[in-house]
Amino acid sequence: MVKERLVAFRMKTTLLLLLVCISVALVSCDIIQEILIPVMPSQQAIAIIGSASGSNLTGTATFTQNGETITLMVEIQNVSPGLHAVHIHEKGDCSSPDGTSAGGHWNPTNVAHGKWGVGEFHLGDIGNITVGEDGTGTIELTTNLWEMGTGSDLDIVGRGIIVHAGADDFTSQPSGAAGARIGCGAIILAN
Ligand SMILES: [Cu+2]
Ligand SMILES: [Zn+2]
Repeated sequence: MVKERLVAFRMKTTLLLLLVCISVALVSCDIIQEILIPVMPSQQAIAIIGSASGSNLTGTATFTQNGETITLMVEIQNVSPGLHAVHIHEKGDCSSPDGTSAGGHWNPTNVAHGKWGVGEFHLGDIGNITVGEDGTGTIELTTNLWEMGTGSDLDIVGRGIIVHAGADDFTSQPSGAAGARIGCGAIILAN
């Protein structure tokens, strides 16, 4: 009797150890994979935002890729206090004084204009920058919906950043009734 119980106990212990070993192996496998998978080289794209429609606006947009995600940071200066819409437009062409050469909102998924992250929205619908009394404002956005330097429809390189005189109401079609284009910059790869 005692021997049988001992054998049963040994079997249970062995089984338990085996399970622990398998778990450890699986976890280590994950860790090893994370280490071995080559880290995507960190890429950057930038846009120098110049004035349009007779404004004094200056600014920069910086896109930084980190693995699957891209973080955008937009900084603008010399703008009237309040809300100013900022979008990615189709073309990195700021040749016309009113910025219309940049085309309409960048919309590769062919959906309605809207608010970022809520229902339907263009991939260029970044949102509104809040500009303070000092005439400066920033907005940041991190997403895995964009690509950088891939040449695909989702590539932000070659598009244009447009800053508007007014706020985006997130509902008016096709572009949020944000008013004149007071800033324009072409998005190019930084390196
Ligand atoms: Cu716009
Ligand atoms: Zn839009």
